[in-house]
Amino acid sequence: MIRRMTNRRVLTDAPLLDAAAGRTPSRRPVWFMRQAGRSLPEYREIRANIGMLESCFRPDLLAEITMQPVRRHDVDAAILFSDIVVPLKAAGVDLDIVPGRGPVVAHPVRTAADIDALPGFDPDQVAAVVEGIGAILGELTDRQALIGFAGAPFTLASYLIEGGPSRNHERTKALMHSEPALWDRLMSRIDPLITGFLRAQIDAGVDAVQLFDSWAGFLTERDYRRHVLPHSARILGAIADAGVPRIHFGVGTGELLGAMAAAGTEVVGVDWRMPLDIAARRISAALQDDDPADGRGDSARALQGNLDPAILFAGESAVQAEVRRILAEADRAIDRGDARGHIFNLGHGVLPDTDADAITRTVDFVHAQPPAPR
Ligand code: 1CP
Repeated sequence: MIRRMTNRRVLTDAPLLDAAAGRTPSRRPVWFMRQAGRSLPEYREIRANIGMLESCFRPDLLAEITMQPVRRHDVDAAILFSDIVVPLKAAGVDLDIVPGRGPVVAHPVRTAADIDALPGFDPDQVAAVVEGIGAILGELTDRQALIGFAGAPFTLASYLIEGGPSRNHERTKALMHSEPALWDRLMSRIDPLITGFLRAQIDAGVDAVQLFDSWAGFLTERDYRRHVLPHSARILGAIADAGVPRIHFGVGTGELLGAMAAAGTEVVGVDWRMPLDIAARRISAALQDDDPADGRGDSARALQGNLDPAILFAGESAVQAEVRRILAEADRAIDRGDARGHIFNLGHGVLPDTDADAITRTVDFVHAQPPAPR
């Protein structure tokens, strides 16, 4: 067995890790996707004169921005301040993150020659991220987990093929359907970049990882299973031996939750459109269909989610009513044996104009509720 150098902390009382593993946490873990970012005045200040991507390669800055929401909101996890396009940029793909728009790729990838010209991954290219992770780990308490992440191959492929954010992902789907062999070749070229980036973060000591397949919800389940799942499964399988919980998340993925769980994950992220008890039922049913020998307990996964980010604009009593509903749905799923635990989160990222105090109050309210039963 190859033993890797690891800086991972041994955390025996971190609520997020307990919930992910099906143990009873000391309190209901909560963190928010995009918790670092424009909702925080301290983030706007630090980013005033520095580009998004530049800040992702400055260890001091990425560590400071990662810690800002942890200090302010007392969330149970930090998520590395980075972006899904960072490994592409690090490897030498000509791209930028354009304010108000998102990642823009200078030369979209559409032909066999474009695909073959994509660079490989060398861990030295993300040395700054590794250094930043070391600084973050030095600041977190042993109850706070650090989540590393990467974009999943479908979502990354969409940015590469479309050349930027896309409303319909039409060129991506066109390649998938008209030239499936070329599609597989592209996915296989992206795979080492994603796996390498995740491995670098894991070796640097992150406590959990999230694979963001943000745009997978644009696919039918059939296309997802045929053209995407094998590639995401290969990536998740490649890090299975690391022993860190794997979280798999996408938006609008109600129809894909079973398939996304089957890709190999301890925690399934659910967007706000589907109640968590229904999501859990779909996940456990799909996993049993895939592997009927599975006992019921083995087909349950932990859930993450799923407050609609827009509700944070609706005032405290509306937020509390929705939080209560979501906790009750999660607890029902756990009671029924369809889920193993619950990590509270939004159903997608914090919207930029969200009032930071509304986030803090929501975290406090979740923490004041009992942790999920077992
Ligand atoms: O200047 C800025 O502040 C730009 C806004 C911004 C930020 C704060 C971008 C551009 N990326 C980020 C950081 C980021 N990106 C994080 C930070 C950690 C945290 O959550 O606090 C994470 C996890 C991401 C991951 C990411 N980037 C995803 C997956 C998550 C999701 O939101 O679905 C995606 C799809 C991206 C692409 C991206 N980067 C930035 C934007 C505006 C976008 C989306 C563009 C689009 O709609 O296609």
